[in-house]
Amino acid sequence: MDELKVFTIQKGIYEDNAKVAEETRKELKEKGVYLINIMSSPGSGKTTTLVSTIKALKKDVKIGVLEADIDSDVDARTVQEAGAKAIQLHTGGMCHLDATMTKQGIDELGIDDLDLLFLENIGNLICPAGYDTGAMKNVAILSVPEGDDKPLKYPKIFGKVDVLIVSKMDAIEHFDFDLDRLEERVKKLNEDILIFPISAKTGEGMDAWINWIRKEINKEA
Ligand SMILES: Nc1nc2c(ncn2[C@@H]2O[C@H](COP(=O)(O)OP(=O)(O)O)[C@@H](O)[C@H]2O)c(=O)[nH]1
Ligand SMILES: [Mg+2]
Repeated sequence: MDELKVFTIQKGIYEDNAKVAEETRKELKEKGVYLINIMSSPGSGKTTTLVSTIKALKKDVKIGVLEADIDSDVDARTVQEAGAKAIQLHTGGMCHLDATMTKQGIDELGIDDLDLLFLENIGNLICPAGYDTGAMKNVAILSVPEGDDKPLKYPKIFGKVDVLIVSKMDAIEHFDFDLDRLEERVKKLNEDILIFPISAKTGEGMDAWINWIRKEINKEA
């Protein structure tokens, strides 16, 4: 297996996050790389969804992943084995990535050969919601076992993202989770949001998510 790169990022000393984020988006556009920032609680299925996504797209899309974690390199190894160019970013305890930290990851990974880049942000629904990373699109994942009341408790993230993936749909019969009630709560915060109910386990709903990514990449190309 290829060697895995692990990089400890530094806290941004540059204060103007919005400016760095815009510069990053410009650089990515010039290089033809589409960056998607994925945010969720720990264990909701970010890495598993990425693995299914990489497998579905890797034949004709060159994919990179910035894996952000407080410690360990397990997720970066997993997505690398699935076929992505990956780097593990350690944040030294910080619970989100801002634009400067994301830029460090981009520079360390090297993106000239990529079409699509994912950032798996640190697992929580609070800190990542406050920072523009330079991504073209922001995606949140909510898994069925977490409950359909999460938009009520964490309105900032559900109000901000472009896409909501509802993961672990294969488990819905075991939980008191109402997809219509969830959609109603989310749309009250964010009427333009796209919602993709999926199961990375059974493949249910994956086509709609994959087609959305393809359309987004083609728009930029
Ligand atoms: N049943 C089921 N389990 C899933 C699904 N997606 C992820 N999981 C499981 O949920 C756990 C956490 O997933 P992971 O991708 O590591 O979550 P992350 O912490 O958000 O990256 C793992 O045991 C996965 O196998 C799914 O669609 N259905
Ligand atoms: Mg993960």
